Amino acid sequence: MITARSALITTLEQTHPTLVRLTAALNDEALDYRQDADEWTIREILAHLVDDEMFIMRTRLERIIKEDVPSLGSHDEKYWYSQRNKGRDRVSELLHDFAIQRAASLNILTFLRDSEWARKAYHPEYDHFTAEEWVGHWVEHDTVHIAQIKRNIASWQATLA
Ligand code: NI
Repeated sequence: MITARSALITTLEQTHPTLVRLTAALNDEALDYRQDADEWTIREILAHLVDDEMFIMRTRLERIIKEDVPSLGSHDEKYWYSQRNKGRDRVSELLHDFAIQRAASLNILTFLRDSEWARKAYHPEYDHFTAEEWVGHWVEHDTVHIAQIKRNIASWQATLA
């Protein structure tokens, strides 16, 4: 496996431990703190990461690997969020679920062959892209949401000062 690909996988491996570390000292008030009306709370971000891993990130990867240039559909993230099952929203459950889902994704990623990394898909918003580009997007998505959690924590802490 070339270095860039292993670096992508390594980054995806680090997300769960990072989420555990960032949320370890947070109480429910911090987890449900909302900076602005249109911003997500940390609990909502964790739930979004679980949902995305199950229904978007890995699902699309699986289609890219097994179908010939699949045409991937758009999804309305906010609508999905409003419809989701909130029955497993304790932070321990969200982190546990994320760990399982991410492990399943990594399991697939670690045995992809070169020809599979180069497979393509089509999406109306992104046009054509390869499995490798999709994993790049996946890493970027993790990075964006980890930064968002850090901003939430800083903002929450500022309210206590
Ligand atoms: Ni997102």
